[in-house]
Amino acid sequence: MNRLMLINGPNLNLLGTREPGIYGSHTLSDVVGEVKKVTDSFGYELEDFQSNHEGAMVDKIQEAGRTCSGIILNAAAYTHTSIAIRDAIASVPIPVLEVHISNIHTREEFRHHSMLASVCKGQVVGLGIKGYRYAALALLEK
Ligand code: CA2
Repeated sequence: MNRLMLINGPNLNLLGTREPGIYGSHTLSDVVGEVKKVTDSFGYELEDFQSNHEGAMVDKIQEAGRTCSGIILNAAAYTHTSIAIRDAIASVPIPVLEVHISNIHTREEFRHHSMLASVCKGQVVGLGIKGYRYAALALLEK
């Protein structure tokens, strides 16, 4: 399956409109464009999905498990709380890379723990939107 799934969680639709000091000034479409450049160069398709709803993200992870060869996931605040998303990741037979634009380890203590990290293949944190590109490369480079 020459296809990757990019999933962004709650409030990331606001990227570029608020809190530029933490998340920068790029928008979610800039993120999608950056990842698409990588998938195009490998001859892969990209499906992108953003939701503010936990269950919708679970559904998309399950769907990607059937239709894609990897997932790039920024679960946003659900990273720190969601057993449902963790279980969905654990249930799919494809690698999931966790991405965070900011460095969650240098922020408030409640952001230091990821419920998802131990079921993901790897984590890219604190590198801004470039982190999404690096995650795509990590999934596609042999
Ligand atoms: O650094 C990241 O990528 C986060 O996943 C972003 C989440 C946060 O809850 C995580 O701890 C770390 C928050 C996303 C909210 O995005 C906004 C963007 C612009 C304006 C307001 C919110």
